[in-house]
Amino acid sequence: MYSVVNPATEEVVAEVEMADLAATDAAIERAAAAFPAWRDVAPGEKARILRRFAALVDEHVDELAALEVRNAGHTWGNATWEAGNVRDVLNYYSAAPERLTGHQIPVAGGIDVTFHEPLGVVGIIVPWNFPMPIAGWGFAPALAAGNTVVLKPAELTPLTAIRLGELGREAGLPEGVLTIIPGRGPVVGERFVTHPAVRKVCFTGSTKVGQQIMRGAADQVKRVTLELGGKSANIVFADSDLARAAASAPSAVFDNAGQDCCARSRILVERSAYDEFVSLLEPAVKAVRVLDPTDRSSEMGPLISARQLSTVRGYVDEAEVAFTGSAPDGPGYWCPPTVVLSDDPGERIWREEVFGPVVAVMPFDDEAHAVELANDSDLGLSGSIFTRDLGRALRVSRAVEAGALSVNSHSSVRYWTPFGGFKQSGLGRELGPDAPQSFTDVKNVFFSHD
Ligand code: TXE
Repeated sequence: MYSVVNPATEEVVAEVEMADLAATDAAIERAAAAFPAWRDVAPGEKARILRRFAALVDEHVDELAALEVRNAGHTWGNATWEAGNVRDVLNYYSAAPERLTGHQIPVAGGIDVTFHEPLGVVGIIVPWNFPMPIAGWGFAPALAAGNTVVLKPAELTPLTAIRLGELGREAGLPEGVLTIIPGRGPVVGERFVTHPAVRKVCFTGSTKVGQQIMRGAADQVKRVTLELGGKSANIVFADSDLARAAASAPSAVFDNAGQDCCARSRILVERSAYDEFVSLLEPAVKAVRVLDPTDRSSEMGPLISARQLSTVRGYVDEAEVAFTGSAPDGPGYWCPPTVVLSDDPGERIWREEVFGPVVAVMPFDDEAHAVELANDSDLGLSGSIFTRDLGRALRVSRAVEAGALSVNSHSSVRYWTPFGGFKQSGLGRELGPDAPQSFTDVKNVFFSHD
């Protein structure tokens, strides 16, 4: 049994059984047995089931959000958006079964046709920072493409995934088509990698475990999608609307207490605007309402665990903090929004993903310098560019090595656009129109007419 804790109060909210190897194998084998029948369900019927699933999630948005507020310390606004995102992703991919079309390619002596064949069992390993959306981004397109799914939520945050699995069954997904298996990473997660019936592993989490999974998958040439960390840059040019850039910078990094792979945790500001930007940033940071998220006015909740709090404190203790916002004293794993002014790109706080409400601000001299600093990282997930100069916006957005950029905005994720990282931030893309294809192999068949 695993005690699931509310990170805002440190109270145990549920006890959840962790699957052992035998239970994991049994679930994978049930998913493998369910695959041929699910693959062969008519496209229109698959679509109807996925739409019913979306409708049931919609009916339960408040219940799912309430679970996430208590289990993950998410604010009401975020948790409600997250449940709604699962509904929207299911609706979006419910159209996919009828649209998984191949090509008919001109050849001599017959016809040539391509098919998108589902892979079989897909294993999805979900982290604790966005338990609902990341689950949905995996299972919705995988199921739409005709695969069956085994999904392991993070040990810390299994409650919403378990509920989503129940809603899927209620919607009419046959037994074994979507199985939620709470369990430990090195037990259940690793078994997804080594079990030959699992044909693809989708992993979101730390770079270290992502690397292990990629190595392990090599033995069976197993397909992998990896969505790993980020150290994203928010580049603010002097010609931008500085007030707007400064007002939006806190939420771009402190949302979800900074436990967001897209957090803009490095702010780069053109030197001539640096002092003004910092003076605008300070009141904006101090205004962030850090409260127990059961209070609906809370804008930032706690960190997920005592371990995460101690990791974040380790970074803060070795940096020179310029100013912070506020945070409750405890109980709970609280850390105030924290700003570090830095001029050393070698500092750990500038280079490593902190995954907490900590941001480093650094000046740059010109466009080339901004791009050089932004790209001086092994990671490349997200980022923002603030400027009023269209040419510069185009040049810099093409030059920054990251998978999900936004100009004069901090948005990273829209479910109908592709999402994923450059460099060590990941491999493959989630979401967008092509996600169902990433859960298939292309088969080419030549039919001779002789
Ligand atoms: O991640 P883990 P942790 C980053 C972030 C954070 C750090 C550590 O910087 O501070 O990672 O977090 C499962 N085989 N991100 O330790 O361990 C685990 O059970 C298979 C960024 O919590 O990578 C959980 O379900 N699976 C990130 C999931 O992997 C294994 C989100 C993530 O846990 C496993 C989370 C194994 N050997 C953390 N070991 C993002 N990209 O948003 C663990 N797991």
